[in-house]
Amino acid sequence: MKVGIVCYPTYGGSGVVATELGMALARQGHQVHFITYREPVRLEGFHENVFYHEVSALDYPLFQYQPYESALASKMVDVVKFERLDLLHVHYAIPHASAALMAKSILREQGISIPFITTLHGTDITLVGRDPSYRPVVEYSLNHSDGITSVSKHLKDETLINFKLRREIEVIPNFIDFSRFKKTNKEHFKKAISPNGEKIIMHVSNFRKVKRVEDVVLMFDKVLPKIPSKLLLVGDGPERINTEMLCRELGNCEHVRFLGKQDAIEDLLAIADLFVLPSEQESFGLAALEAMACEVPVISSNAGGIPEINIQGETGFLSNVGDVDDMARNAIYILEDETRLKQFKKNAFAQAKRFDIVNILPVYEAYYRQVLEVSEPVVI
Ligand code: GMT
Repeated sequence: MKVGIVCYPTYGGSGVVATELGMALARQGHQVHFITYREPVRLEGFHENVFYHEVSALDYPLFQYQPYESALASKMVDVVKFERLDLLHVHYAIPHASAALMAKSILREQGISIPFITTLHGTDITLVGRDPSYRPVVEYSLNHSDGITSVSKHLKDETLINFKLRREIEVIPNFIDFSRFKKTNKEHFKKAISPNGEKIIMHVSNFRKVKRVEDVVLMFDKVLPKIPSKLLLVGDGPERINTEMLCRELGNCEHVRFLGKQDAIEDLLAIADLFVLPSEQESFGLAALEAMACEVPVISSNAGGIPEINIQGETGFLSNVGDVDDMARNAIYILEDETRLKQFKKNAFAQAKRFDIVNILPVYEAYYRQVLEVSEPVVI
C-alpha cells in the first residue's frame, strides 16, 4: 500500500505514534509518505520506503493567523496525485481531519478517490475538539472520515458522548517497538545520577497543565524522607517554571534534575525505578507504557484510558487525580522492598508486551484494507 501519514511532528504522543507506525509499515514493505510542517522528531536517519513532504504555508501581511489547514490540504492533493497514494491516515483530528476532507473533495472532482482514516489521540476530543470554536468542524470531518480509530476504549466512549457520530470507531491501542524500548545497562549513567544508590523516580511529559507535573514534585517530597531517591523530570513546556519554583519552595532542588527535551527516552528509562504520571486527562498514557516496556512500574492517576494500561497492584498503582498522599504511599510501598520492586518491574514488562507493535501493526493493516474495500469509487 502507499500510505500518506499526517501528524504533528513535535514532541507529543500523537506524533510519536504516527511516526513509529509509519516506520513499522515501511519495514513491512508499504510505501509511507509523511506530510507535515517539519520532519517528525522520531523520524531520524534514512529509511527505505519512507518519504517526507514538508508543508510550507506562505505568509502574507494580511494573515493574522496563517491558513495552515489550506496549505496542508493543498500539499495532500499534490502528494496523493503525484505519488499515487492509496490512503491517507491522519493523526489528531484538528486540523488534520478537515484538511484531509478538503483534499479528498478536491481530488474527487479530478477523478481520484482517496479514502482517509482519522486517529483520535486525546485532547483533539477531550479538550480542544469539543470547544465550540472547533466542535462543528471536528464533528463534520469525523462523520466524513472513511474510518475512525481511537487509541483507547475510554477515548472512544468520550467521543461518542461529546459528538453526534454516524460512524463506528475502531479501538486500536498504542504500541511499543521493543527493538527500541528495552532495558539496557546504563550503570555509569545511574552512578552519575544516584551516586549512593538512591532510587530513581522519573516523569516524562510536555509539561502542560493537564499533566499536573507539580503533583510529581509534591509526591516526591513525601517519598524522599522515607526512601533515599532522586527525581528526573524529562520534557519541557509551560508548567516547567512553576515546577521549578515549587522545588525551591519545598527545598528539595538538590534531589531533582530537570533534563529538558530528550530524544533517547529509553536510555533514561533504563535507570529508572518508578515512573509517575499524575495527569488530569490522559486518553492512553504512552509515556507510561514506554516506561513499562523498560521494566519500570507506574504510579499514576486513574484518569482517562490509563487504567487500560496500568493495572492496580500489579504494574503499579492508580490514585484519584491530585491525591498525592496516596501516590506517595504507593510509591513507598513499591520502593521499600527490593523483592516487591523486582516483581512490579517484571509485571510492568509483561503488561507492556501485550502492546507489542508486532501484534498491533497487523490490526492497522487489516483496518486499512477494510477501509479501502468499502471506499466508494469516483464517478464523474
Ligand atoms: O498529551 C500529550 O502528551 C500529547 C498528546 C498528543 O496528541 O500529541 O497525547 C495524546 O496522545 C497520546 C498518543 O496517543 C496519548 O498517549 C496521550 O494520552 C494523549 N494525551 C492526552 O490525552 C492528554
